[in-house]
Amino acid sequence: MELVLKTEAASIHVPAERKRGHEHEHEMMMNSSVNLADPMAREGSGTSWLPDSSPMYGRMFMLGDDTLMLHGAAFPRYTNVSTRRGDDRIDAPNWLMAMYSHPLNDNAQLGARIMLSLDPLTEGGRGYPLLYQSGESWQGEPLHDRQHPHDLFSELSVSYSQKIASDLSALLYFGYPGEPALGPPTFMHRPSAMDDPDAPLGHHWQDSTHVTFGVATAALQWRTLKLEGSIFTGREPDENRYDFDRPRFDSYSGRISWNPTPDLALQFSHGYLRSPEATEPDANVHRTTASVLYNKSLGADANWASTFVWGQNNTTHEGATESFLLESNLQRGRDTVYARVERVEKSAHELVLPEEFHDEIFPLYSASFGYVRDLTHAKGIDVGLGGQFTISHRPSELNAVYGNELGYGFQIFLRVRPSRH
Ligand SMILES: [Cu+2]
Repeated sequence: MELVLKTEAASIHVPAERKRGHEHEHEMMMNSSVNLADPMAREGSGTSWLPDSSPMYGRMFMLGDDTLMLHGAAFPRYTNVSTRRGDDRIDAPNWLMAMYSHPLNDNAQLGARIMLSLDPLTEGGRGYPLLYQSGESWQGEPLHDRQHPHDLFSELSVSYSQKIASDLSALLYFGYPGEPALGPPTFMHRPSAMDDPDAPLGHHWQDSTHVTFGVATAALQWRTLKLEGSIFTGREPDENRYDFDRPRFDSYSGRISWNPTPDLALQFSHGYLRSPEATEPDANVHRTTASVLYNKSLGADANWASTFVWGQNNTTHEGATESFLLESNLQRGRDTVYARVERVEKSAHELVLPEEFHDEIFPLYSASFGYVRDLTHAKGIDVGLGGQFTISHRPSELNAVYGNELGYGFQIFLRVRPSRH
């Protein structure tokens, strides 16, 4: 308690009406590691924003005036995906993140983040089976129907934030690797997606730039409105998941974020990605995304989080393809139910189809439903036992490649993460 009080004394002032009525008053004083003007709960991946009312699953440590927050999740599981292009396996997608902040004075702060993933070990180079998933490569071939592993070093970043006036602040962020100001908070950091072990099928239309080897972002923020610009490396991570790829700073993006109420986080962003795919170096992408994150606290140990994302890729040779995602997560005590529904347009090239499919674009649908029951809950680590069922739909033309079997997937998993702070 002493440590908490000490932080309160050193921290920025919080308007009295914002403090009132909160059970955990000290939480309101804790600020984001990327911008000292933001509450910690707003901190998403990279410099993105979650709703201010979002639950925080993590362990916090106070070291003098410094704050260290640890987040993460692991999903040891059995997963099974249907069709000729499906597979089954035992694996464990996982990530771990440390966020550190050090106040320089009342108006300036340094932040640092490390995000690690042991995916290269648990998922192998080809990643895990996920019907109609695409993006990145393995052994020089583009991946299809697999989710690529994340890099061991998924983020190493530093940031500097400064309060300029009472409602105005600015920040600089540098990551190697890091996340540019493009897209919504990445799926694993969204409360609406935190119990779902799978990546969205629209990952490479929406939030896949979260692991980018070389990012510099500048942001200016007025009240709950933020304007950001990034220059970064367009090329996606290479298939060596343990190394540091060459920084290029050949791509750029801009994003406007707005949290109009404590329960809402909106963003609109556009980026130009130069040569993202090593297997198709002459193709560039213009990516546009918009998202709405809605979070509603339903009491001390209950929460409802939802996200809508639209993402468009406009790719050289291919033109524009669209992706839509809607996901929702309802937690009450030890029980969580969640769902994710997607529609994504993918080209024959993206799905690695044979020549005869030419440049066709295929609309793909997927709906996942899951339930998690916490075996341990609110005691430091939440270990939940979960099950998920996915049903998906493809145009019948694709049966030539996938066979006639219905597209579905199921998995049984443990979800291991720190308890709610
Ligand atoms: Cu990713």
